[in-house]
Order: sequence, then C-alpha cells, then structure tokens
Amino acid sequence: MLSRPPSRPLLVISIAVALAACAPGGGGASPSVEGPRSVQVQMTDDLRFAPATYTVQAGETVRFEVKNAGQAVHEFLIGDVAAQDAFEMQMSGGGMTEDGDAGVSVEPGQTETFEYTFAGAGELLAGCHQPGHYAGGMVATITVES
Ligand SMILES: [Cu+2]
Repeated sequence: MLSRPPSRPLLVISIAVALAACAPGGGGASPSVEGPRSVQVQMTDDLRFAPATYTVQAGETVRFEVKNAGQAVHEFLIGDVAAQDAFEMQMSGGGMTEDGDAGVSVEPGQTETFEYTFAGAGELLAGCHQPGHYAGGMVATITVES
C-alpha cells in the first residue's frame, strides 16, 4: 500500500537530527565537553614559574600556555619527584629533553602550548631542567585533587 511521504516540517526535522548526529566531534550523548581549560604559565630568568602553584582535578585535561619571558631557554616538564630526577639526569647526561607528553622546552620570548591529562590525585611537580635551573628552584607544584 502507498503511504504518503512525510509532511515537510517532519522531513526538515529529520534532516536536522541526522546532521546533528553526524556533526564533527560528535557532541551527541557525551557530557559537556568544551575543550580543556587553559592555564597560562610564565617562565623567567630568575628561575621561577609564575604562578608557582597549580590546582587541577584528577582526570582533567589542561592546556598549558607556557611563555618564556626570559633570555635563556626554559622548560616546563610535568612529573613526580622521580620523573623530575630522571629529567635532570637526562640533561646532565648531555641529552636534550624532548618535547613530549611531559611538557615543553621554550625558546626565549616564545610561547609553547601543550595538553596534559592528570590521571590520579596527588602531588606533581613541574620543573625546568636547563643546567642549574631545577637546583636553583625552578620548580612549581601541581596539586591534583580527586
Ligand atoms: Cu629554566
């Protein structure tokens, strides 16, 4: 038997729903995901990060915008104390610290951004491992709240 095609308003709604379902990023059923929070970090030649303390939530992804306001190269590398020690060893061994999951190395006057997802609650550090900088106090504290 023949059925009438849907009336025009219904057809329009159907198309709209189909488009929404196919939209890039698939917003659909997932909870409000509006991209990571941005946090600005400034690094200076007096071997300091500003701010020097950060608070994030476990599971949160943060987009760090790391500005080097000094004349020397500085780094912002995230990790626990053991990881910071490892970064320091790599640098003293003559190896360059790679830009990677842990953070960035930033040339003077430049800004680099990276995203970092904090897995579990606890205390982390962000350190600069240019020679003498970490030992000189170029370290920030990141508190990951559960
Ligand atoms: Cu530094």
